[in-house]
Parts: sequence; structure tokens; C-alpha cells
Amino acid sequence: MMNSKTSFMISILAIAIVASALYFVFPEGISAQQEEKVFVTHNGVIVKTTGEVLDPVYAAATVDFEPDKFLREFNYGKVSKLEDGRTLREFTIIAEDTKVMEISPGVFFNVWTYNGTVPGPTIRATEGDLLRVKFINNGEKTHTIHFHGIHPAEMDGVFEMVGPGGGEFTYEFIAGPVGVHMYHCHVMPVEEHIARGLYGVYIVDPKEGKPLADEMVMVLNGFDTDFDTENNTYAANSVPFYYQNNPIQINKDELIRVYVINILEFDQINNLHMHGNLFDYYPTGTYRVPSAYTDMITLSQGERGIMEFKYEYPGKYLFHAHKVEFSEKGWVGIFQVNDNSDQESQTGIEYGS
Ligand SMILES: [Cu+2]
Repeated sequence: MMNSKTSFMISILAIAIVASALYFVFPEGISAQQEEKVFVTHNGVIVKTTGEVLDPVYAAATVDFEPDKFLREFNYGKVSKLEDGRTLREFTIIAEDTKVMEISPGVFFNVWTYNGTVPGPTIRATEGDLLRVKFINNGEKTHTIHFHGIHPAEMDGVFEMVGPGGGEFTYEFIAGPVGVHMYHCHVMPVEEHIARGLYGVYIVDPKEGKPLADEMVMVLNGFDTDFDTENNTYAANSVPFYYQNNPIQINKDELIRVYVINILEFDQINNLHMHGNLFDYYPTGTYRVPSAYTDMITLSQGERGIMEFKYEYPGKYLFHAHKVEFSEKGWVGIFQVNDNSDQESQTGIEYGS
């Protein structure tokens, strides 16, 4: 005869055996009712599944990036006046790291984004403005924003870590110095956080303004789609060959001003050569005296400057990396110079007052 203590022990044992057997049948837990998820595979196929996915695949939120729009889009923020008369410019920048971008036809890549695109928005201010940048990290990894330029140490975006899942930090500093700068994530490994796309352009204009020009931004970048720390694609503004297939329309005899930044990871240098013309080059855009009149600049990672030129003759002109490997993998574009210099520019800058 079993006494009550023994039968109690056997009951416990039986429950334990059943529970552990079920564990092997439903390793995720008995009650796990898995939801159907949508993924994009490496070759771009969209898959719906409730099962486990072994090959690296990405959630199917896609990036909507238009190089034509990005080229001439400047973000001046929400503008107001402070009591002391200073201009306040407020921005909100949201980081995400789960989106997929079709970086080239049929090539899907998990990019990490500021405000949903690579590069992030081009931020623009006038020297002396107060910038207030509310940063929200909606990613799954820790991120920050490190701005180039002059600011207090605690606004440098390096030592404070803004945690995933909605972490917040507000960067606040006076815009300066005049020039073309950048911002990027500064979380280790920085190489990965930049190569995945967490960067953008930050322009500081002089108080007295600049001569009216057709202005545009070129961020020289690339993507390492097979994770071997070598880039597979190269471009101005993310999409290989985009401005070759969709030439940039400019006017003959009109002043063109290009803010150019090299943010390329993994390669020692990048460069830019322009056909049929030469340009004034202002390194970092900090001085109003050009350092060179040339058709070619070479930039290490993080180097940037302003190019100014006018085309004398209409027609098609290439611009591209003179490092031929890069141009053959996508870093090439065309200026279509139109003979309508009698018309006013459609794209003259305004300082977003
Ligand atoms: Cu980051």
C-alpha cells in the first residue's frame, strides 16, 4: 500500500514528466501561439511564415528613398524666435534598424536609418542658431547622434547611450562653424553603425548668406551586402548608377553649388571627377576662399567640402569616382546642362527663415 506521501511524490513526478515531454514537442512553450510574420529573403522574395527562419532574413518594412528628392532637400526644422532674438530650430530624428532598402534593382539590404532613409535628412541652419534635436531610438540596438562642429562635450553623441525601444536624448547646441558638416551614430562598432546607414549632412550657412545658386547634396557612400568588409555597391546618394539613369538637370551659366561628403566605410579613399569643367573647391566649407580650382578631389572618410561651378556649354557631362572600381560599381552620374539660361532657376536656395 502507498501512503499518501508516496502517492503525492508520484503525482509530482508524473506532472514533471508530462511537462518535460511537452517541452520537447513545443520548445517555445506550450502556450506560444506564433503570429505570422512577413520577411524579405536575400534574393528579394517576400515570405510569410509562422515557422522558424534559419537563413538571415529581414522584417519587411521597406525604405522609401528617392535620390532626386534627397538631392535638393534641405531641412530647416521647426523655426521660432527665442526671447533674446536668437533663432531656435527644432528637429526630431528617429533611428530604426530593422528596415529593408532595395539599394539596387533586386538587391535588398537591412539598412539602419535616421528618419527612415539613408542618408538621413540634410539638416540646415544659420551660424548662431540654437539647434534642438530630439533623438528617439526606435531601433533594436543602441544608437546616438554625433554631430561634427562646435558644441559642449555632453552634446557630442559619444558617451551617452540612447537605448533601443524608444530611448530618447535631446541634443542642443549653437550652430557653428559655417561649413558643411555631418552627423552619424557613434556607438561601437562605429564601422557597422555607419556602414548600415546611420549618417546625414549638417550644413551651417553664414549669417550674410551666400550667392544664389542651384544647390545640391552628394553623399558618397556604398553598401557591403555580403558582410566581408568590402563594399559591393558605390554611389552618390545610396543608389548605384541612379544619376546616370536619371541625369541631374542644371542650367547653362547658372551657379551650381554641391555639398559633397565622403562617408564610405571600408575603403581608404573616395574621389570625385567632373567632366568638361573645373570647380572651385572649399574644404569643409569653412572659408569663403577656395583652396583649389580643379576637376578632381580625393576624400578620406569624413572629409567633405563645397564645389562651385557653372557650365559654359550645354550637353551631358559625367561625374564619377576616378577610382574606376567605384564608378563601375555604381558611383557615376550625369549633369544634363540645359540651354535655358534665360530662365530663372527653379531651385534657388532660400534660407528657411
Ligand atoms: Cu548606431
